[in-house]
Amino acid sequence: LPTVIVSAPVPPDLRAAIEAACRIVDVPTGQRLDEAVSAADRAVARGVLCTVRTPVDAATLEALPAVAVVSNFAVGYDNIDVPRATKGGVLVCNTPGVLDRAVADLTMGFVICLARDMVEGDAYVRRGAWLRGPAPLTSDLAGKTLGLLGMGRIGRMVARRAQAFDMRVIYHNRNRDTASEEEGLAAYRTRDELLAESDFLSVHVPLSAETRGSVGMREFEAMKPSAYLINTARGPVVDEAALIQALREGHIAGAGLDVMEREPLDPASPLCALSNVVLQAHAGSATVETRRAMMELAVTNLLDALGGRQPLAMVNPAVRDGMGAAH
Ligand code: 8YV
Repeated sequence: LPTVIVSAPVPPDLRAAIEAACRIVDVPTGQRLDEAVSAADRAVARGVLCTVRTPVDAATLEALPAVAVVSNFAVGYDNIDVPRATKGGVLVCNTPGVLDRAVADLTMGFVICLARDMVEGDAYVRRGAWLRGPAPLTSDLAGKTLGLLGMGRIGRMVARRAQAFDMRVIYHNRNRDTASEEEGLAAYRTRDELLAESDFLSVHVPLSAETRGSVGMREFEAMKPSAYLINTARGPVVDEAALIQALREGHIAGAGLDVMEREPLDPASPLCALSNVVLQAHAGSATVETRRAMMELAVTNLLDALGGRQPLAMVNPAVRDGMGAAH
């Protein structure tokens, strides 16, 4: 049986499905595979099933000479050196599609929380302030502009939800999404127009060399002082030091963050001391239903690749094409 390294929370029934075809080597989530796995297991490992907390960098790939597939339990794959994997003939798989709604739901949760000041509203009731009078008024969503930085599967799902709240939806993306424009889902803006017009700016781009730190002080200065930043994508897309400064100096009104530069977030972070910030623990996809669907897809991808079948979701399908040509 082929050996697979598993560094992800696989439920018993799906684990049994893997065990029917493979020998499993378990590694605690977050540990480096080149350090946590024995040399003997590394030498024979054909597959890896991991989370975004497992770095699969050049050193890891080098330490796994027999690996044919890395199946990521995530849609994002910034933890994996994909060019390196492709060069080494390693297929990389991910879980697109099945988490779009959950992430979009959490994004709208931030919009509502920020507009209606729900975290403060909760504290207001609990500390008895309500007994002395009503809480301050907040703001409508209707008529406000939601700006989507990135218009992929998740951005489009957010746009659909925002439409139902009667928001104006605009987007900026590397490539125009003419289908969404024709559907009336969102109107295209240049990046600068998007920054200037948004009441809520929500980030939906992957983390890459181009996007790392791409939302920084220049962007916050271009935004309305009344605007909110929402990030359910990847922390390092935002320059966190600049964000903290912008929040302190009032360049923007607040932020809703599901992701941070370093996770888990240290409660000593200045972000935790800012009352105009709402935080979540990288929970966009963290529902029972969505995590189940993601794991089913990740396990299917792994077993399909090892069984010589075409996986449903491949990041570098050229590797598979290459395999086909070689056979
Ligand atoms: C995490 C995510 O993968 O899909 C992604 O890109 O960031 C999340 O869904 C989740 O924490 C499971 O590892």
